[in-house]
Amino acid sequence: FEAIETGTGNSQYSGQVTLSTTKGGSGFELTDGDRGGHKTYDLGQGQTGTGDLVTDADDTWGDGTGGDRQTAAVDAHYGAATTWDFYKNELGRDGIAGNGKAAYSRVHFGTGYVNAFWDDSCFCMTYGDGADDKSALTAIDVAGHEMSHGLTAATANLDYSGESGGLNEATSDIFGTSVEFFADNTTDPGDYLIGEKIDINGDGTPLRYMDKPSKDGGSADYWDAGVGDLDVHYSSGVANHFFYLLAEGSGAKTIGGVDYDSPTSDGSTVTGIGRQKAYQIWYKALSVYMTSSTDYAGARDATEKAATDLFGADSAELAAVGAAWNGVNVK
Ligand code: ASN
Ligand code: ZN
Ligand code: CA
Repeated sequence: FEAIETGTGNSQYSGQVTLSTTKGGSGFELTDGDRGGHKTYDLGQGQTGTGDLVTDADDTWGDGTGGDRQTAAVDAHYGAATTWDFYKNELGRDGIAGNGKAAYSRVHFGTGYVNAFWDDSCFCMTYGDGADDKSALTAIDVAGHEMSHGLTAATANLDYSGESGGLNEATSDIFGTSVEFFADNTTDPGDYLIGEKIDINGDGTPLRYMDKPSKDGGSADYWDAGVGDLDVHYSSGVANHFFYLLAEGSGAKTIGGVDYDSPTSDGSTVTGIGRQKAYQIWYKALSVYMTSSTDYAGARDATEKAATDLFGADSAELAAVGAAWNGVNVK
């Protein structure tokens, strides 16, 4: 006998959260029966296989600290569930591959491992514990980012190099951020910063900034002919900046207590259309019009087609897409 249960998780980055769990013969396990049966495993610092399915006697999980083994699993399980719900409710998509199939998550990968990654061959998500083994890479924007590499693989399948690689990375930042806003969590409210919770730089600064990507010291704010030569985590800046401009507009703005100031390449003013329309345009472009070799010019074309489909050829939304690409020098 197995039943879907509602557990309580004390996460490291998102406060107390509700978890969908399963009751088996001898207790509870992190199997999400509401979302295809997504399971969360503890690799026990190993790097292969699945390790052990995370289980608990009383369905209350973690203590909210990085020193506790269950806590990373709480954040991972919550991140997977929230990403699933974002895809379903906001994109009309049934799971990462669109077919209802669950992925699975693995936490406690290796020792001092400062990364997280999606692997399409296992259709699974993996998280390291961070430099001190206490700052797991399990914050919700990171979880949404990594799982969205699976979404990209199942749709446009953008090549992970050159300009298409930047678009691949940006797609993960766009949806990772969108998942964070969708979660509407008071402990980790939505923002246009990537990785602000995991202290990956050791000084409290985020990994990336969408309003002005060059604030990270390496990302491109605007397209130029050399942008495809950058690492994909830097060439992504152009599309992250496009998305910010499309959603929020240019100039200075405070959102959820965070100050942003987004410039355009030519001093033009962009008026935002809101996040929801922006990610719906990006998703339609990704899933219908982009291909593995789409470059920045092709992304402009794909998003303009998507905006035309969704909002019409005379729409303010289509005009805003053009204005936002102009603002990042994709003309
Ligand atoms: N966290 C990295 C990323 O999503 C992992 C990698 O380099 N593939 O891009
Ligand atoms: Zn990535
Ligand atoms: Ca964030």
